[in-house]
Amino acid sequence: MYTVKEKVLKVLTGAEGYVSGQSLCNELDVSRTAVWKCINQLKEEGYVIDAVTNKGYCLKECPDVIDEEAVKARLNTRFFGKNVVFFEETDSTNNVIKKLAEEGAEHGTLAVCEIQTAGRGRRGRSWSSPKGSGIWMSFLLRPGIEPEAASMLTLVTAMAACKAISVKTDINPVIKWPNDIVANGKKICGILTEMSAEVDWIHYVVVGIGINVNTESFPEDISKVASSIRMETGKRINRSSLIAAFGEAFEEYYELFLKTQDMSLLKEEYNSHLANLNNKVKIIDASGEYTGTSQGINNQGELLVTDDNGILHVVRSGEVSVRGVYGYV
Ligand code: BTX
Repeated sequence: MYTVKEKVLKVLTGAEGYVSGQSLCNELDVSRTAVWKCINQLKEEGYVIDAVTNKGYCLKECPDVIDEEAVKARLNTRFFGKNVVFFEETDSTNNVIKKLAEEGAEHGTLAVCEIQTAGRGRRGRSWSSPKGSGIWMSFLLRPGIEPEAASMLTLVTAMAACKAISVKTDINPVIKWPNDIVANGKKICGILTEMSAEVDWIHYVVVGIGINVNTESFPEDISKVASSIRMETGKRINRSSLIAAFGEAFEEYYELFLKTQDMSLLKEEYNSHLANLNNKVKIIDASGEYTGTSQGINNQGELLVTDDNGILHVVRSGEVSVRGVYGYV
């Protein structure tokens, strides 16, 4: 459910120019005084709203906030973010969504925060999530798919993150299989997909995404591999509009994924964004390492690599690391 203030913000955000006070009253079925109060509250929160007699209101500038109201005002989705929970600070948004999932939260529920005190990467690694600079968010899926297909949701998410970043910024990022989004050889976004399941039944999936948006510098231990949209473009961007662009792209790809429960309808586009396609890569797995040529993903989202002896390997995401032969990407 939207409050009147959220509805006012949503109309102003979606409008091309000025919106008259009367049309806001009619559309939202509230009094002029109610609209005026909401406009004043929004101004106090940092929104710059131009008010002109006989023309109405025009949203000129939005503060870079990612609370429930700001995110909902921009979302144009069917299930992603229909419920949004926002925290100034939490340990990990994946933990928040897990808890909500256990309590019966709906498919698409989204948790967003300003700072994570224990942001997690895969396999116990940590994810740096400083205040105010990034998008640290997780959402809940209750997909009617086989548990073996769930790992492909990471690839679907990577495609959506890649698309949202290329739509909202001047960057054309690439995907480092399976789950890193990379710009100029550095990681700007990571994805952590977790699942609660029985052998043949998924209870729920939590998809966590970290995007370095307005970050200006990184701790020394990750500065060689990490970058941000700001550092790559010199521009600050509004985080809630990037969240909305992600949600819209995700729904589009997710629908195609569900049709076949594999990557067959998405493979071509995924491969078109893949780092190192047709180039040399080094595969490091439990039994050692080898080099070969990356052939892109198959319908199951596995990476196909022809080694230097011409033997085709099907690389599953498990305990495998893929590197370009010259470094991290
Ligand atoms: P990953 O295991 O692929 O990457 C973790 C590694 O990436 C770290 O070991 C470090 O080298 C590097 N790293 C740490 N922080 C950053 C950063 N901010 N930018 C770039 N590189 C970094 C990737 O795991 C999965 C990340 C998911 C993060 C989201 S945030 C919302 C949700 N909540 C949560 O706890 N995790 C997810």
